[in-house]
Formats: sequence, C-alpha cells, structure tokens
Amino acid sequence: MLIKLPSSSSSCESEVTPESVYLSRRALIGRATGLALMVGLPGAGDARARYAGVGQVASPPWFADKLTSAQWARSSGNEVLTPFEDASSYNNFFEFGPEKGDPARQAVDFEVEPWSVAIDGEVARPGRYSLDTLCQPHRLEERIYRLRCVEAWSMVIPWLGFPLSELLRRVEPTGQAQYVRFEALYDPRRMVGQRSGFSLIDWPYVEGLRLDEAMHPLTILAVGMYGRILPGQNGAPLRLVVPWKYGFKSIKSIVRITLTREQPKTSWQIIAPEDYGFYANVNPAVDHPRWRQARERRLPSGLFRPNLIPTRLFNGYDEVASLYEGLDLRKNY
Ligand SMILES: Nc1nc2c(c(=O)[nH]1)N[C@H]1C(S)=C(S)[C@@H](COP(=O)(O)O)O[C@H]1N2
Ligand SMILES: [Mo]
Repeated sequence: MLIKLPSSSSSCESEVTPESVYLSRRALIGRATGLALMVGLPGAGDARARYAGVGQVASPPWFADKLTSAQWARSSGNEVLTPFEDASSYNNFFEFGPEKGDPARQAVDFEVEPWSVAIDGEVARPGRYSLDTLCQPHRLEERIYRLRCVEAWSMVIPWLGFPLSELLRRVEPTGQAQYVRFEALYDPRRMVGQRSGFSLIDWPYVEGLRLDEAMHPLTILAVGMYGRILPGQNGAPLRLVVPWKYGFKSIKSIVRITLTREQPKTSWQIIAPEDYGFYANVNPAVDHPRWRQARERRLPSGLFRPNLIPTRLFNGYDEVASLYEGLDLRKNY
C-alpha cells in the first residue's frame, strides 16, 4: 500500500484532505507495522540529504526490513539527480492515461497488495511468487541510472532493486531459453487507461530482452526509488530498469516473466515497427523517423531554455557494447 504522509514542510494533511479519507488513512498507517522512515537507517544519511522533497511513506514490512540491509550508493559520479518531484510527476505509464501528468494523478491510490508474479516458460522451476517471496533472497542495492526516453528527454534516478540475473538464476533457465518476456498488469478496474477505447496499446503492455541482456549486471528489477518504495506512477510494485535502452523497455508493474525460445512480440513493436525496434538501444546516430536522437532534454528543463545535452551511445553505458558485437545497430534499432 502506498500512503503519502505529510512531510514536515507541508501543511497538515488534515487541512487539505476530507476528514473521512484522512481518518481511514490514519487507520491504515496505524496497522502498517513497517514505517519506512529513512531517518536512522545505516548508510542512509547521505541518501536522505540528496533526496530533498521525498516525503515519508508507509511501506509493507518486507520492504522496510530490506531497507535496513540495503546497499546505498554513496555517489552518483558528477551527475545531478533529478528531483523526486519531477521523477514522480512527469511519467509515461499508459495504463493510467496518455498525458505526462496522468499517472501521478491516476495512480495515487493504486492498490498493489497482494501482488504476485508468475515465472514460466523455459525454466526448471516455474511458479507463482508473492512479491515478498520473490524479493526475499535478494539484497536491495541503490543504483543511480540515467533514464533516456525515446521521446528525447532524460532523468537521473536513484533506484532500489536487485539484479534480474539473480532472480533468473534462482528459477534456472533451461538450455532452450533465449529471451525473456515481461508482462504488465491488465486490470481495467484499477487502471483507468485500460478502460479507454482510444488507447493504442493492445493490453497488456509487453516487453522483452535477449537472455544475455537480461543477465547483464546493469539490468535490475526495481521495487523502490529515492530511498522509498516505488510510487504507483513509477511502476509499483515491481518494474524493470535497463539503463542503456530507451525507457519504454523498462516495463512497469510486472505480473509475469516468461523465458522463451523465440523473440517475444513487444507492445511498441506491434504498434509501430518502423519507429520502435526490439533492441531500442539508446543511439544518437539512429534517429526516430519523426525526430532526431542526437540530443536530449535533461529534466527538469525549462520550456524556453531547454537543458539540452548530447545523447551517448548505449546511454553512456559502454560496458554493454560487447553484447552487440557484429550486430548492425542501424538495422537492429
Ligand atoms: N507497463 C508500462 N511500463 C512502462 C510504460 C507504460 O506505459 N506501461 N512506459 C514506458 C516508458 S515510454 C518510459 S519512458 C518509462 C518511464 O518511466 P518513469 O515514469 O518511471 O520515468 O516507463 C516505461 N514503462
Ligand atoms: Mo519512453
């Protein structure tokens, strides 16, 4: 459950929320045993200083437990973090509507408990895992990554998650497994964008990776960001983050992971195969049919003085280059 508590700087929540709602929230908060207050967590001091504007939220006990042993990144190189405010209000999450502000508005009360993930296909140990059993063996790590959307804007986000490779090893891919297919939640009752007849997407949202890409140490499953549990609009409760690929590969709200022999058909490929390829590696030299990819707007960015920076091949993550040796990146865009 995601409940935003008033931060010390904001006005008392009871002033702005109808009393009935406020009281029922208070009751819920009282029942949640693991309040993830970042204060006092080992190693979290630096993190907290960096996370201006991140309010305190209640989190389920399994997440609060994991936070106490999380490995916090102490530096982000010389890159400035995107403020939480921007990263959690400017989103693409079509299940909650087509506009950038829709997910933050529509996913506030997105209920993600209980949540389970089915793992099937070419694995020796298929099964359905509750979110906490899925995460239980894995230590949370903070990973500060650039996120480059195919629409030519980017952010720098401190995720909390664990390598996807660790999970895949647990379920033991068979010798036939070549690809990983990811499926997001389909539930029109909870996701208003899925109720619209005008959506481009044939639900559920599907993404995929080659198995070696999925096993790469940079590829993570995230359950949190900015030292807290993932907000609904950012893909609660479980999302993929593949930092060298365009943002649409980083599928949110995952309910199914399938190891396959064949390359899966992914949502954006189905919608517009000329515009969005399976690989979707960030590449300044390969333009989108309707716009250039050589530069990006690093958010926050003013409308009149956009904060433009050059886009880098593989979003600057050169260590993945060996995955694509001998592959024509123009053809395999
Ligand atoms: N299930 C799902 N996952 C999704 C999307 C979506 O619409 N649905 N949008 C993608 C796109 S286009 C981007 S740029 C990133 C945005 O992630 P963020 O909102 O956390 O920055 O999520 C990706 N994951
Ligand atoms: Mo995107």
